[in-house]
Amino acid sequence: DRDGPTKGEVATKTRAKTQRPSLYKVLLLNDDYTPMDFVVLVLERFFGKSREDATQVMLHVHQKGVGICGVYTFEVAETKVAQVIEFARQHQHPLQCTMEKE
Ligand code: TYC
Repeated sequence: DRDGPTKGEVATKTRAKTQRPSLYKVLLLNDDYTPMDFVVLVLERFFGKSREDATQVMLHVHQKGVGICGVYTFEVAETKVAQVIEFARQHQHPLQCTMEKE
């Protein structure tokens, strides 16, 4: 509470609302060329997933065209997208990754 009662005032309570940051989904996009094993490795390495979870997400993306790797604040999401794209580029795979406000 910031505001205490002063002379001649009635007590008013003001409470600063805690500001929560916007969250962003990091999305992986399917393509015809990136090996399945490479996508699983990306999900393990950059998104902290177990082999089992990574395989599930990879298969979802393979079948549906797009899938969620994780949900993060803006700067973390931006960094993950850049890391995935750079890692794929280094290995000459066309894997694409993007982000979207939740
Ligand atoms: N479709 C790819 C294949 O058949 C596998 C793949 C899955 C690629 C997910 C990208 O985000 C992706 N080798």
